Amino acid sequence: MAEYLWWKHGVIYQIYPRSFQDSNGDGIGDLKGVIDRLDYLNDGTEQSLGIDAIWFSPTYPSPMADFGYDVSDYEDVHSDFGDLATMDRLIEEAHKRNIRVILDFVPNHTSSLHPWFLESRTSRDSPKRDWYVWRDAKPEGSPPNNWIAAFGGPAWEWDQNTHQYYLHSFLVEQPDLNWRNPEVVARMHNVLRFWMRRGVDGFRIDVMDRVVKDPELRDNPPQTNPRYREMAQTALQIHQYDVNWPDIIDIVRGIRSVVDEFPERMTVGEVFGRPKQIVEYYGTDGHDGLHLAFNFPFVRIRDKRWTAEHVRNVVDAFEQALTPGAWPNHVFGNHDVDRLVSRVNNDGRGQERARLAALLLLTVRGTPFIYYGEELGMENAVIPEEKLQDPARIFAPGRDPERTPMPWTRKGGFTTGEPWLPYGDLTQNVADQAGDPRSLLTLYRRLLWFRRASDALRVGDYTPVDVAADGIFAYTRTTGDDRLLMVLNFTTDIVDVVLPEDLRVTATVIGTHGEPAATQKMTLAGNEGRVLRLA
Ligand code: TEU
Ligand code: CA
Repeated sequence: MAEYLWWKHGVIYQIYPRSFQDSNGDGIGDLKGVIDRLDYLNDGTEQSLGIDAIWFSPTYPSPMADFGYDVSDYEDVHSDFGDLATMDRLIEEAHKRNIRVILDFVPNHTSSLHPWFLESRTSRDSPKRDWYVWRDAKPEGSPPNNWIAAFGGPAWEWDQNTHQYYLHSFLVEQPDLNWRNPEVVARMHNVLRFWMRRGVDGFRIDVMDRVVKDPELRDNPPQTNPRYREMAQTALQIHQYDVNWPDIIDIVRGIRSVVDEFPERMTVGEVFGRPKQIVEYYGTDGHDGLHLAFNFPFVRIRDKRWTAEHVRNVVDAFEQALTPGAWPNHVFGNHDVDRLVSRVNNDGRGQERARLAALLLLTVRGTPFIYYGEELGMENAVIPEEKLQDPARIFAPGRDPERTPMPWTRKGGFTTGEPWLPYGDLTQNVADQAGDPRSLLTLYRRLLWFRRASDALRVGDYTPVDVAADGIFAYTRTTGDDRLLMVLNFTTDIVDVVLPEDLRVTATVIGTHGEPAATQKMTLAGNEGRVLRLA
């Protein structure tokens, strides 16, 4: 086996801690609950899912204005989730199972109730004043510039007490930290060290692409492209001065050097932009920047773009943009976007497409990310208006539909109490799927365990293959004698594929629709994908 590096060759599973498993009946998922479910994720046998690492959305003390993305203490655990001792135990129990632990690091903003901000807002002379971004009003009293917050409204909030505005790229309750102040940098670096000393293996970095902005705070130009007119308010301007500002890379380098003080730790950053912009965050050949920067096009993919051509373009564009030492990654869902099945379901065949997506995600080159429940084909839940809780309602109905409790059984099994959000469809549950050889969960397990043992899939080269059939995406993954071919039909039609002579298939390894004998000419059903062995 080629040398194994967990964050490159393993599979990362995202847990939204409120929704995975409740252990005390209060209806909110917690760390003890996760510990009880670790064997589901990986018990060392093919009965379990077989993931290699968990990324937890924030577990820190927080007023929960943005469900944990408003942190009031970076070095503790929210009482809803447990305490530091439970976190230590979770890390230990995960490590026993060879599961790495990735925490969510939220550097762009704190909670407005964080002691640093409470101090900062006491007076203009506060020693912590410059830890946040405070500015005078314009002469006529309006905010310092035209920036708008990601969740709507101006990005500036007036402080009655000290007569200045503070910057908040998200909610009013999420004031932006000032990473141009070296004290902030040093303090936040120590947060990383705090967790790495406790055994944490890596960090998903929230809003990496906004951590510093234009020092002159210039107005963003208006968005004139009509394509964006219907979108959320934040799309009404081009984020020229507040997103992907060039000297963010210096902040990234600083974070990398801290993470490199500890062996085998990693970072994955949340960044939005074109592949060329994303790849900047990897630093020079992936050595002094982020280990991974999210390759996001698939989290936005919807029916219209569910084509072999678009999917291949996404994979190839990222591959081509990457510098030699930088490593790709793929992700179909997270806590901010509609569930995959619900995005590609206009003809009711979203569940079939989820099978094809699983095959793609786990065979294409790069680190796969799985959002909890994706392995079950979880769909967006329909939540009654009065039960909606996400503050980001400018994206109606907000992000609750993709954050509902993990369906463990037909009755739920997430809590003995009232779940904080209602369950979605309980027919797609772990207990039933675990025993069903044709379930999506079974397909995920098979692909994951096959991947684990396959050098071709973990480290092999990726080469797209042109086949003379419309709607087919085909590619090889090869290293030495370990040679695989993937053939995926993105249409709902039956498609005949004749493989090129130089690609001799010897066996069907795993298929979304079963494993028929391998032949040079094959007939794929709609939404069918196969992993084939090559001579
Ligand atoms: O999201 C950042 C981000 O860009 C969001 O505005 C995203 O576009 C939005 O959720 C709509 O899909 C991160 C976190 O992932 C998100 O959960 C937080 O609310 C946000 O940062 C603020 O911390
Ligand atoms: Ca609980």
